Amino acid sequence: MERQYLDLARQVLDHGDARLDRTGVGTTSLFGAMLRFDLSGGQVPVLTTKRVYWKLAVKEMLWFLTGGTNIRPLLEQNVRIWTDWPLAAYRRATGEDIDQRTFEGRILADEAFAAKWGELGPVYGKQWRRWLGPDGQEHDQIAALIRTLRTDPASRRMLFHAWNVAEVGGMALPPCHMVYQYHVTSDGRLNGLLYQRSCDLLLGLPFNLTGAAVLQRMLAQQANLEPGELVWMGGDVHVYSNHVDQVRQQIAREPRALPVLTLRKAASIDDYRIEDFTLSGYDPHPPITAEVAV
Ligand code: DHF
Ligand code: TMP
Repeated sequence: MERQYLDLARQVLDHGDARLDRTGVGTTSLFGAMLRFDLSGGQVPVLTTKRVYWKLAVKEMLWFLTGGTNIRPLLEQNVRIWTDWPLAAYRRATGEDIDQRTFEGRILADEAFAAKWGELGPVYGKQWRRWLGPDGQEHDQIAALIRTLRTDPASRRMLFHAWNVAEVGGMALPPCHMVYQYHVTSDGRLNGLLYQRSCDLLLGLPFNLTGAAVLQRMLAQQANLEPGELVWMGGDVHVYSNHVDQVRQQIAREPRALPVLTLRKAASIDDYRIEDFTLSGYDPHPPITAEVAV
């Protein structure tokens, strides 16, 4: 199954359109792609052709589910993947030449500083759990989804969305993995589909696949369903110009068997903790490091 990812990477490198992007780094990009992963045997698409720090991706997903939009709880769990964006905003606003560690230390030590400078705006967590309606009422899309999975599994309306048009302007980064839709088969399997409008193939996608898969497993467990298929759809799928060597290195590697996730059942979708997730048989190739375009 991992070969699909490697094939897509090869397609982007060989046939992508080279263009400048928002970050100024430059990418080669293809538009429109699909990947399918069978989760029914317990396997999850945690790639083996480089080491993926899957616990970071799980912690990020659990943070989305709390409805949080501030990086402080992430830092408290040693998850540093979101620091660059508030850090860039802080540097722009203050002109202070502060390094990442110092900035993170201040977020951790000073609650008022964290509230002001650690905030990403109304990103994923806010929209998933507290989408604000015009009447002032908040909508918990995740709770509603689980209710429908339990009571009306034939529904074709089981989805949640993060692209809140009225609030996109206030976000540090508009949502990339923006729509998740679900489907229950007649024999009780939960299929999931993620639409990602913009995809950093080397750094973003391995995390997004891991996150989507663990979310699907939690939802299936909460709705007493078996895991089915995970379908991923990408809009602008790109490789940054400073990632090309790393991607070439990765696609030259031989994929190994995908690992199997064991998930301890929590009382509700809000009660999962990182300790509930165990990965077995994960035997990846060595890590590949790369710089993220901010
Ligand atoms: N911007 C860009 N340009 N690409 C992204 O993938 C991206 N992802 C965001 C926010 N903005 C983004 C949120 N998710 C990493 C992974 C996911 C992620 C942000 C960053 C990352 O740097 N991963 C590295 C190091 C992980 C670590 O040890 O901290 C990796 O090798 O996986
Ligand atoms: P954009 O908003 O200009 O599309 O830039 C966002 C970049 O971040 C783009 O390279 C895609 C990448 N990204 C992912 O691939 N996955 C993610 O989960 C996030 C948050 C970003």
